[in-house]
Amino acid sequence: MYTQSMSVPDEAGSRTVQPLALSEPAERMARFDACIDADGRIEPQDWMPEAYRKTLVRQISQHAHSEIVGMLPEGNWISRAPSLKRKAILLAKVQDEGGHGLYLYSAAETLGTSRDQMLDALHSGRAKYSSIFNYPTLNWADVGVVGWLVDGAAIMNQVPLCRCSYGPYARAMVRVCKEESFHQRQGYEALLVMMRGTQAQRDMVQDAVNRWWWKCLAMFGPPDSDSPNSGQGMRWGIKRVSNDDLRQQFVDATVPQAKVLGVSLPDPLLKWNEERQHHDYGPIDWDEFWNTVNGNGPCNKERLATRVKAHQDGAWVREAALAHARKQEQRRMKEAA
Ligand code: BYC
Repeated sequence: MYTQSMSVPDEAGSRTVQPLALSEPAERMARFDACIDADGRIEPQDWMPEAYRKTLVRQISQHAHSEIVGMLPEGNWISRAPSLKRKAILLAKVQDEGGHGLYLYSAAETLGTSRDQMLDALHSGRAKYSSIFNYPTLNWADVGVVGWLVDGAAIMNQVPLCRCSYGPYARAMVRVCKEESFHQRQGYEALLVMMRGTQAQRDMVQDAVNRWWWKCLAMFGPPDSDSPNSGQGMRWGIKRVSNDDLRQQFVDATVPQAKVLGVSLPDPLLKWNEERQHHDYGPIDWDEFWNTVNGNGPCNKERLATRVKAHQDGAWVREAALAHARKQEQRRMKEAA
C-alpha cells in the first residue's frame, strides 16, 4: 500500500550547505536561493528569509495541532474497542499521533517559536488544524475508515514532505510516515474483517465510507487555483506536490483498494479516464470545507474545549517537572561549589 518507497530518491536533497559569514542581505538571499535551487537542505543555524521561516512555522505548527487534535476522534473508541487486540492496536496508534505532534512542535521550535506560543494559538482558536478532525466517529466502522482513508490521505500528503527543504521537518516526517503506514494498514485490515462478517457489519462499513469519502478528498486543501500558499511553498521546496495532484493520486490509489474491500465509493461521477490515465471524480463541496475550517463544523467546539481542558488539567504535571528540574539544578550548583 503506502510506503516510503513512494518518496523519490533524492541525493541532492540530503546535502547540507554550510553557513558562511555573510552580512549583506542580498548575498544571504542569493545563497539561500542557490541552496533551494540545488535542492539542498536549510538547517536551523542557516540564514533564511523571514517569509520562509513564517511559512514553515505556520505549516509545521498546523500539522502538529492536527496530530494532537487527531487523537480525539479515535481516542473516543479506546474504551469501546471490540476486542483486547483492537484496543491494543488503537492505543498504540493514538499514542503514535501524540508522538508525531511532539516531534513536529520540536521541529517548529527550531524556527524560534515556543511551544507556549503555538499552544496558545491553538487554544484561542487562531491556529488552524486539519478539517477532517471536526467530524464525529459514530461507530467502530468509522475507526477503521479513519485508518484506511484519513491516514491514507495523510501519507499521500506527507511522503513528499520527507523531501521538504527544511531539514528538521523533513527528518521528522520520515519517522511519521513509517508509523502512518502501519496506521493505514491496521484500519484497512479492521475493515476487511468486518466485510467478512454479517450484513449489518458490511452496512456499517459502507455507511462510514459514504460519510468520510468527500471529507477525505477535501483534506488535501483547496484546488490549486484557490490555494494562496502553494506557489511560494512549491518554489521553496516546502511543498513538493500540489493539492490537486495529491488528491488525484489518492483517488487513483484508493479505487482498487475499495474494490478489494467490497465497498463502493459514493461518487456517481467516479470513473477511469483512459486519456488522462487517471480517475475522474465529482465536485467537492468547498463551502462545507471552508465552513468547517472556519470553526463551524460539527465537532470544532467540542474538539477545542477538550484540548483546552486537557492542557489545564495537565498544568500540575508541567509545574512538577519544572520544580524537579529546579531542584536538580540547585543540587548540581551546590555540588559544584
Ligand atoms: N484543513 O494555500 P493552501 C493527519 C488551509 S495530520 C484545515 O493550499 P498550504 C492525521 C491552509 O492552512 C493531517 N485547513 O495552504 C493525524 C491555508 O490557511 P492559512 C495534517 C486547511 O499550506 C492524526 C488555506 O487553507 N497534515 O493526517 O499551501 C490521525 C489555504 O490552503 C486544510 C498536514 O498538516 C485542511 N484540510 O497547503 C490521522 C500536512 N487545507 O494557513 C491522520 C502538512 C488547507 O493560510 N501541511 N487549509 O490560514 C500541508 O501539507 C499543507 O499545509 C496543506 C495546505 C496541504 C494542508
